This record gives sequence, structure tokens and C-alpha cells, in this order.
Amino acid sequence: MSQPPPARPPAEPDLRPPVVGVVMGSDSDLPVVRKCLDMLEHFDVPYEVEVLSAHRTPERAHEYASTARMRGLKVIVAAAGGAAHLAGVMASLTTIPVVGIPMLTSGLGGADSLYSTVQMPAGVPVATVAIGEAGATNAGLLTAEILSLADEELQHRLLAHRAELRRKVAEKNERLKAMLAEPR
Ligand code: C2R
Repeated sequence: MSQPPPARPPAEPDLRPPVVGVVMGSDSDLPVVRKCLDMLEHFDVPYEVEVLSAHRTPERAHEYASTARMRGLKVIVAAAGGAAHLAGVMASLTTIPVVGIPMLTSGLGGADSLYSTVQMPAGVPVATVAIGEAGATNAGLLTAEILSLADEELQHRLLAHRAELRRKVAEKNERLKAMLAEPR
């Protein structure tokens, strides 16, 4: 029996060199980190993804961060949960910007991840976003904003995204008013 054609043709492989390195402490972080990848894809930013751990694979983490600039990366996004040292270790070994995403944790609601990512000592910054999915989305956006400083097309895409946000809020506002105007 012949196979039915695929519903969608497979996506073309992206052959451009990655400019963003997205690293996560474990593959268990991926469902949240996906929000960041979605944003990078939305803005057509080429990225690479790695599972890396400052604790579990310290040598690989060291090598990754210390060669990042040389390999053409412009930003590293590091997501980790719990004793989240990954972003800080990345930042300690490179001078390209590092964006940290604190993962939500079951024990401490992500406060552990947040504090260990955001509370860097003076001298080694990590641009820390909010805990969880909102943070992951913003990590993608912040990364695109950093890259847009040297990329006018990307800046236009970011402006279009803001316009879309405004349009959606206006729509919600109209819907809310119409709903409240209905007799109860
Ligand atoms: P597992 O699900 O693999 O047990 O990982 C990961 O980011 C994950 O959220 C549990 C959590 O451990 C975190 N992890 C770190 C680091 N490596 C892994 N915080 C690190 O190096 O900071």
C-alpha cells in the first residue's frame, strides 16, 4: 500500500551559522526553553541547542563558554533549575552577553533558580529574566533585541511584534467593554 503524502513538507535545514547558543541544564528543561526557541524562530535568528551542566559536565560547560565568541556566537541563553549555576559559569568564561532563565522548581517554586541566577557578584553579569515560560519568551525577545543593535531588519521585525502586542491588547479592551456593556 502506498504511503499518504506528508501533511507538510519537512522544514528546510537552516544552514546559517548559529549566532545564539541556547544551553539548558537538563532535557527536562526543554518544554519551558521551547518558548525561547519559538521566539528565536519567529525572529528568524539562527541558534544551536545543547544540554550542558556546570555541575554534571563541568569540562564541557567550560569548553562551550570559553570558545563561544570564537565560534561566532553573539549571545548565550542559559536555562537551569535549582542550584542554577549554569548561566553564571557561562558568563564567567565569556564576554558575550549571557541571558539566564530560572526554571520553575517543585520544592521552592523557582526561587532557588532565580536567586542563584540573578544574584551574580559584581563583575560577571547575567541578564536574568522571570521564572518559567514568561522568562523563556522574554529571553528570546531580549536576545533578538541585543542582536537588532547590528541588524536593521531584525529591528523592524521587533517593531512589528510590538505593534501586534498593541493590537491584541486593543482587541481585548474592546471585547471586555462589549462584555461589560451587556445586561446582566
Ligand atoms: P534533571 O531533570 O536532569 O534531574 O535536572 C537542570 O537545569 C534541571 O532544571 C533537574 C534540574 O537540574 C538543573 N541543573 C542545573 C545545572 N545542571 C543541571 N541547575 C547547573 O549546572 O546549574
